[in-house]
Amino acid sequence: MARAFVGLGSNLGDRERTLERAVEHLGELPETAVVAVSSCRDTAPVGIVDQPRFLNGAVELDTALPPRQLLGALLEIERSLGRDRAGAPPGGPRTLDLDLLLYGDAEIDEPGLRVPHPRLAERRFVLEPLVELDPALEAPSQGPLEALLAKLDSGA
Ligand code: PH2
Ligand code: MG
Ligand code: MG
Repeated sequence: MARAFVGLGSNLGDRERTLERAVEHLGELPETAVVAVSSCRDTAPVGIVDQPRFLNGAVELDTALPPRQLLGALLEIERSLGRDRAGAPPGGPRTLDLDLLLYGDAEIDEPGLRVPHPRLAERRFVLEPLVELDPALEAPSQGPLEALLAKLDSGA
């Protein structure tokens, strides 16, 4: 079993309900248990700033699904909850975004699958819920997430 962390994001439709349903779907995946769910926070859009505010959180999973299979399952849950990838620009509005943030201490750099998530260290809306779930959590090759968060706070 691996300990994996998935980022939750939504900025279209009933954001709260969509994230709740996403967590339900995660708990129904084969060989996978939801260990903990962070609180959700209302955040200003990063990147494309001219879009609705996001609701963001994170989920801790215990899973025997290999990373590629877990990623496929996340994309399928996104689709089932109304994500339309063809109809919106990358980084644009979405009913649901499920990002594989961490998968144990795995470091993966393959087409379509990069773990840890490549923008983890620069995104407060990702780091805060992860630190909430586990203040001692570390990203392989990047160290404690709490330190990455402190670095953002200091503006360094
Ligand atoms: N996701 C993005 C781009 N910008 N901004 C916030 N606040 N939250 C997100 O989840 C988010 C974003 C692309 O995945
Ligand atoms: Mg994302
Ligand atoms: Mg995504």
